[in-house]
Amino acid sequence: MVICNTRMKNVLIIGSTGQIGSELTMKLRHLHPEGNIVAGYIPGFEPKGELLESGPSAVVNVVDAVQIAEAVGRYKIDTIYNLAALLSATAEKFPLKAWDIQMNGLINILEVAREHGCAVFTPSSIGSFGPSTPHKDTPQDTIQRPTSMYGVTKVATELLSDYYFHKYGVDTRSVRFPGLISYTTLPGGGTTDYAVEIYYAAVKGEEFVCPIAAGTLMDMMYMPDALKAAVDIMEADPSKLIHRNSFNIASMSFAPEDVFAAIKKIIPDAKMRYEVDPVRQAIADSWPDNMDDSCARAEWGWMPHYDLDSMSKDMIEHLRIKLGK
Ligand code: AKB
Repeated sequence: MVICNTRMKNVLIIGSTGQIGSELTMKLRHLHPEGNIVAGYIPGFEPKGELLESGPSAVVNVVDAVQIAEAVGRYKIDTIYNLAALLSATAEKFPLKAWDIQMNGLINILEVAREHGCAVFTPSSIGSFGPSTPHKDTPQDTIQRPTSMYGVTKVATELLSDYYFHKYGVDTRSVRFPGLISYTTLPGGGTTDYAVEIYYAAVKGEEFVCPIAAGTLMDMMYMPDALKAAVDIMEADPSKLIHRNSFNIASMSFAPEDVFAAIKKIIPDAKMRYEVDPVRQAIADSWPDNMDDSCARAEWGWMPHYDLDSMSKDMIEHLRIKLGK
């Protein structure tokens, strides 16, 4: 079995203009100025500004295996970040499309990776857990019986990625992302999106209408920590990895009233009311309150930097600049 070199140099980011991709592409370009860090996108979601100008880009639709293979061959890609996905709430509206992107897309990537010797990162999520999972300190290895289409595809992603590692030696690795909070690119169609939108509303001076009920705990993470995880897992010493697909990673767990209270420390007249969305609430109720990430800490040194207060301070500072407030 050949395990390819995990030192990244030439990287293809599929979904480079999305919430994670737009920042991860720039981070990798700063870390590897000598390499080809290729921003893969689909028509309608073209890279713009610095993302377009700072490196190569290519049309790569995850459901088109030929496009993936062409970009991998042309840029001598050694690592693929597969960030194309429909998030949880959107996947409930379009389950077949979610299956197509998440599963047919993944197998296209894994086949190209097998032929070209690439390492592959495909994120999993807190969405890979379900109602029968222990919700407190959710262990690394536990029951995964999700009830959303998003969750079904995330569990299948973990299994298929491990299968390609064990059967073909494809160097697949991944983390289970919590809800991600960032000020650069908005998420879309996720259950945890409220935790980004609440900051935008507070900085704009608007009342926030929260779609998630008070008391609903979910794991969340600030984007700089998430990007660090995505890079560090791919650069980790493979001999230390007992797990691969996929590692629990955690930094903070909060309910809507907790993030609102953290924002109010900085913007005292911030306003919020609840108008619960039953689809998002059912998904949120099925997810962990908080994950145990001790395996990630032990196997590759995972260590988050931000907590709720330090994230809130940084988010609000950056959003004030971005929104001119
Ligand atoms: C979602 O809410 O769907 C995502 C996730 C937690 O995977 N942000």
